[in-house]
Amino acid sequence: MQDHFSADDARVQNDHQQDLRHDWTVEEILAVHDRPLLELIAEAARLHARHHVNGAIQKASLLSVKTGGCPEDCAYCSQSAHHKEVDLAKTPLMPVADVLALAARAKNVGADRFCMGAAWREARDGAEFDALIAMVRGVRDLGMEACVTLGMLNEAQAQRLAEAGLTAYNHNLDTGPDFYPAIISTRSYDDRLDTLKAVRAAGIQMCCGGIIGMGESARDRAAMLAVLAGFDPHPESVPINALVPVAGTPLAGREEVDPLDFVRMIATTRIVLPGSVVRLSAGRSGLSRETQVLCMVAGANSLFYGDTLLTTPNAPMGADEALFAALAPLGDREHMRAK
Ligand code: SAM
Ligand code: DTB
Ligand code: SF4
Repeated sequence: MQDHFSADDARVQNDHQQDLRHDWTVEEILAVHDRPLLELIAEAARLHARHHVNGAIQKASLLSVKTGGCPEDCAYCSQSAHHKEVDLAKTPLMPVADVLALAARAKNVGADRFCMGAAWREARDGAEFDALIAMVRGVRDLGMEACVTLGMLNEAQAQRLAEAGLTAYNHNLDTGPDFYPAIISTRSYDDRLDTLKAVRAAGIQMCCGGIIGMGESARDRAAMLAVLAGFDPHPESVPINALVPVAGTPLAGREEVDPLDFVRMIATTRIVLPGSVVRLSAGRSGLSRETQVLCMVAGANSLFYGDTLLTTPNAPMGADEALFAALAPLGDREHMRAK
């Protein structure tokens, strides 16, 4: 999606390259974020059209291949062993064949990317990591992009995942560096950055974004985007999640994100990271069809497709079919009506 520029037009390519800045300050990003909403969306849409095929929305399917019992204490997460009140069935690592059967099913219903999550603090060498490698190979053999999120990773593990054909590794910064300790105490921002470095060193694409709605300020949101912009190249994929408040977690009582704040964050992300795929991630089930279309106008060009995210419900597939039908050329629908 990022390399659709005309190969012949070096001047245009150069213009586009100039949109990709690595020196954004938090203040500058905050000023963009706080612009009048319609101006903000118009600028995001302009950059989106310069860097992406308009209307192309990637569908990614998610599967939790090992659920719950994670030793980390991420305040938002249903899978942390620290949040004992959460009602969640823990499950060990799924068999490779079961995962690949679900990947094939996801492909059949239109997903182009298959993302697998394991609730580990870090990947550990051994039979379970070998199984993950087999899952990655299997998903690639189905002709889909493969993404995994396994917690911390060292360079040798990243290299093995790369050799298995892994497309991208998801490892979110979640929020800005100042707010981070209010959300997670069992690992540091620098731990996150070290894993991201290992991912990059192995030549794997970086899928890295965060969550809004955890009590952070607009400045914290801008600070996270400033860190993401500092990566050279920018992360290829940037998931923007709205908190799904899970009963039993410390963030259970938080108010839902205002849908227009979600749009604002998507638009700001598009402007700061014009060439990246911006993924409309958790929190989509609370958005109307119209808000989701607005997010796409503001630069979102990927979403999670399927009835569940990792442990929480996603926008139902039936509703997504209606969304994609509404996005299709009107002629197609007229034709359907005439049948
Ligand atoms: N264990 C992996 C790791 O260390 O990166 C992460 C798996 S986690 C479930 C993937 C991402 O989903 C998190 O980094 C967070 O940004 C997002 N996420 C998790 N729970 C969420 C929730 N309740 N609401 C919104 N986003 C959430
Ligand atoms: C990401 O940023 N969001 C996805 C994916 N990466 C792995 C996960 C969302 C999880 C939402 C909460 C749950 O279902 O447990
Ligand atoms: Fe564990 Fe990842 Fe959940 Fe944090 S977000 S508790 S690391 S599964």
